[in-house]
Order: sequence, then C-alpha cells, then structure tokens
Amino acid sequence: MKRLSILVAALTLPTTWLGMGMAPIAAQTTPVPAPAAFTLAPLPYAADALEPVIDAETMRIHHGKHHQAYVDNLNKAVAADPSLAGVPLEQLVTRAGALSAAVRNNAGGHWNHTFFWETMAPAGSGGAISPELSAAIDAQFGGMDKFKAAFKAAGTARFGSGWVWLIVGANGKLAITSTPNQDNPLMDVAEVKGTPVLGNDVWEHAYYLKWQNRRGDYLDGWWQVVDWGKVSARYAAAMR
Ligand code: MN3
Repeated sequence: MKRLSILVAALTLPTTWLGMGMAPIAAQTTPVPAPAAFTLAPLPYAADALEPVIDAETMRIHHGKHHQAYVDNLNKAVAADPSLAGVPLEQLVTRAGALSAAVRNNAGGHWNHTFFWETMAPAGSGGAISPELSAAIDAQFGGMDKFKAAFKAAGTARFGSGWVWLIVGANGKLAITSTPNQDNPLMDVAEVKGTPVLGNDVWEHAYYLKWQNRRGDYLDGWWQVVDWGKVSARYAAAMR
C-alpha cells in the first residue's frame, strides 16, 4: 500500500514541477563568450619616473583617469555596435572615418596613449638612436637639432588639443605631422598618413600642472625622456 501511495503522489505532481526538472538540461548549451573588452595596461615605469619633465600627479591623472576613460568609453561604444565585437584596436583606428565619433575618439585615445607611454623612459635609461634613424633624420631634416625645432613648431602650431608625430610615409621617408583631438596618422581620415614612430601628446592635460601655458617648453623638455631605442626599433619595423 505504501509503495502505491508514493506512485500516486508522483503521478499527481504538477506538470510545472516536472518541467523544472528539464530546465538545467536545456540550459547546457554552448555559452556565448563575453566580448573581449579593452583594458588599460599598467605604466611601464613608476608614476614619478619621468620627473621633473612629467610630474607624478600629471602622470597618475593622465594614465589613471584620462587613458582609463578612453578605454571605458571605447568598451561602451563597441558594446553598442554588435558589428564591432572582437575587432582589434588597430582595425578600429584605421577604419575610424567609417565609425562613430565615440569609436573614433576613444579608439584613437587608447591607441595614442598606449603608444605614448611606450615612447618614453626615465631620463638616461632609454636606448640610443640607431645609425639608420639618425641618418634618415639628417637626410630629411638637416640634423637632429633642426628636426627637434620642426617637431616643436608643429606641436605648438596645433590649435587646441591634439598630437604631433614623426611618421614613416608611404614613400619610406620620415615626415612630421600633427593630428587634432585623438586622431592619428594611421586613420583613414588623417590629412597625412603614415606609420608613427614617435608621438607627443599636446593636450593641456599632458603638461598643464607642471608647464601651464608653456607648451613649447614642455616640448623642449620632453626629449629628455624619449626612449630613442624604442623609436629606432619602430623605425626599423616600419622600413621592413
Ligand atoms: Mn593625453
């Protein structure tokens, strides 16, 4: 009798209870991977390592707040457009003109700042310029001093916010160029296109705490922390 009553109880279970038993099996489909989000890499040196050219407070705000915001806003902009899921940063940059302003500005901001941190090293610790890059600068600009003067002129002439670059153009020659906002010479929208080997941020957030309105002095001082070994390696790669 007891066995029969258990059977009856099972048969009278509400169908929804039986359905619940099936639910975990139905859920065992291949999980959709979360879209790969862009992340902010740590600085390749301590925040105060480039003092006195770039003070520690500027470095912390610039990397931890400004660059972080480009990364966060890029992730939001990409998440809003399913066609951009998984597209590498370099492709977002080179296709920037066909994408939203949010993607263009924040992909540019992320690419430019990553490039910028890697361009620098504590004074005296960066590598030496290669004979090949030195010769190319001599040939194109008439020597290092003239190159630096031309780079400074382009950086100070950039109205508002932007960047100044040394690039290798499609003709294999060096050129100095400047871009507004967070654009860069890799973008399809750049006036002068090429492969950047060196770039300096001339947004006020990059220098104002230390240099205030003296952008030209910041551009002069900045050479102390440029890692010419890194720049030379980029030049060699661009010429391959
Ligand atoms: Mn910046």
